Amino acid sequence: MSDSDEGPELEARLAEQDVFEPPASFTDQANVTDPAIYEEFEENWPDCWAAAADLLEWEDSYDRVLDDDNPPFYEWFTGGKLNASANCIDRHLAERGDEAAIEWVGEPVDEANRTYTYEELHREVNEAAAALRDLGVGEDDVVTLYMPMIPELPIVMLACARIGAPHSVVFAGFSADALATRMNAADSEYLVTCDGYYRRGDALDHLEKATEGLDGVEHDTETVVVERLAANGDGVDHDLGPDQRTYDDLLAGHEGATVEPVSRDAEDMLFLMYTSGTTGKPKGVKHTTGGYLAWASWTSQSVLDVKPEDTYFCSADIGWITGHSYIVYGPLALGTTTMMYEGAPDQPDRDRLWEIVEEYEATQLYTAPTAIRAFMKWGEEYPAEHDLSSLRLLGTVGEPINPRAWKWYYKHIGGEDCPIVDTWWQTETGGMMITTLPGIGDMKPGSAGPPLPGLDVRIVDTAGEEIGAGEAGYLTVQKPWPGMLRTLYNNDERYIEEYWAEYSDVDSDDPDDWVYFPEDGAKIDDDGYITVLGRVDDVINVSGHRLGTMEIESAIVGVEGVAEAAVVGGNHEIKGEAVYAYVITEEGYAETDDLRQRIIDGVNEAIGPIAKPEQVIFTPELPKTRSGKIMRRLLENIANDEELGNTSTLRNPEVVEDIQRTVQGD
Ligand code: 6R9
Repeated sequence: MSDSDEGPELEARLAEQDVFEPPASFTDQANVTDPAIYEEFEENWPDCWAAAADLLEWEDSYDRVLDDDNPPFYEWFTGGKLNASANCIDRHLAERGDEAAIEWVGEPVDEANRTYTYEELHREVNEAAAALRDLGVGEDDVVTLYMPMIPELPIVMLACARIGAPHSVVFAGFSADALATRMNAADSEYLVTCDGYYRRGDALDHLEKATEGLDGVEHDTETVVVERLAANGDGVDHDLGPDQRTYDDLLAGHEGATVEPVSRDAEDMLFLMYTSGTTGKPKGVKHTTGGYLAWASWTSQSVLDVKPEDTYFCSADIGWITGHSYIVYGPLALGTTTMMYEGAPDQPDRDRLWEIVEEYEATQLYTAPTAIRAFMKWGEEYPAEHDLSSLRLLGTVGEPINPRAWKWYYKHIGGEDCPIVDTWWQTETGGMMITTLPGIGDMKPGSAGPPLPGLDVRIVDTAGEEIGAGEAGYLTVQKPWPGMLRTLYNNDERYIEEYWAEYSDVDSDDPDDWVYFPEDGAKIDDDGYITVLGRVDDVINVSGHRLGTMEIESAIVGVEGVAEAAVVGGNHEIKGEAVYAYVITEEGYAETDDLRQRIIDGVNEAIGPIAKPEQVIFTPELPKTRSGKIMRRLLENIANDEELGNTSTLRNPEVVEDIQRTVQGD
């Protein structure tokens, strides 16, 4: 990666860099305060990770912290036995049974807020676990959950964990096709979904989408439907088939049932999560019971500073990894109160989040740069109307944050009194990897910070050689960590290919020869702070959501009238990146607004609204190298209105200017 590859936005990000010390009011009470932790963990690796395992309750303690006999198929805490739902619920009952486990804030339209104490959560999860078991769900059966931010989502996740059935949550905004692909890939015979939900005041039919998805599932399935709308008298019409029943019917007869938590091996799968990759097929990331839960708990405690008496608020959706690790598993394992918000941040007004923070006296807020940029655009008067003094710490995740947004967040939300943790991590890492420890490290807006203690992160060049401060290179993780994915579901080969092959000696069984490559570019400074530059593969990041360009392209070429398509990410003020689609029409099809709309609809249908192109640009040709590869870099330059990179290796250089004129004329 050369400097000329970076956009002006990044340069601005680096140039503006300042240093902020963590506020004394915070450091005085932080969970982690001793800077010696970095050295201690390094010297003590891998045994240092007993610190994470010690946060959990084990039925049988483990024999080995790390088993690295067969890299990259690492195992953590082997021989240990535990249950995730018992760790997230049962062990808190004695001391915190009456305290809130989940504060659910429903869409404002029906003001349906609900509080679940640990006792109540215990009851709900047990009943659901008993009912699922009666339905036939056995240990290791994958249960697919396709639900928005309603309490039944974490309840059913924990019920699955209780009976040892891995869950696979599909984001509710994903399409019917996306649901079918994931259910087929996981061979999942159980689906828990809902009739519909509210979005910006409107009742949306979700079951129609779920049913359409089921049509594409290759095997028989049992379906359970939570009646989010019907319970409010807002039901959408639905006739349930013979293999379908409502959640209430499923639970009937299980009132007060209890289910002994199934004893799981540390390495047993806790869940699967599908995420976008370079090829069109989503990757089924496998996470385990011991290592993942330890990682989610340890990072929640050290980085988010979670304490049992907190009211911790993460505004992500549970359908993404952030919600799994930092709404459900991490916070509940620590016995705190975790919040769930169903609605949109501007409903009924643009101060909705601040109203919630004030009302619930939230102590942490963990959100995404895209949200912060939107708040910034709406104006500081919205947070100013509310008392946000309960907040102690702020966090961001999902994409790089520009210093201007960072400073706005620091000042207008944190009142210059809360540290900000800018946390770099991925679905595959299970939890946070690069961030400051809020009670210790100085903060540099735009830079995530140093790797967490015990992690060996290095920036390397294409040959895998470590490079010096200030130069752009590739992010790598050179030693395993407990929260890491164990494989891609049923596809060990692809696991190696996607994450290890680039910088490892794949024939070696020496763990030192294995290097994890997250496919992000990065820079490191003299203090060891890492600035993440973004993906270096064909993945774009729209509002913190990972989308594969290939997936979007294959949806577009599926539209009648389209011959070829290339999708790139262009800069976007709020979303970070937006989808730009360059499209060549088929003979006999005109470049019309109607076709443009059909393309947008096609993407919506195949993937979901988040993947909809911001712009569809018709072009007679795509810029290609002599070997026939599309030069995406140039298409990105055009989308970003940047100077074009080198065009001399193109087979058809003239086409670039034509496209540029079309875009500028738009
Ligand atoms: C948790 C999550 C992972 C990709 C990752 C990177 C980007 C996430 C970031 C960040 C810069 C941060 N990313 N956090 N980039 N700074 N603090 O987002 O998981 O959906 O799998 O996305 O997101 O590019 O590789 P996931």
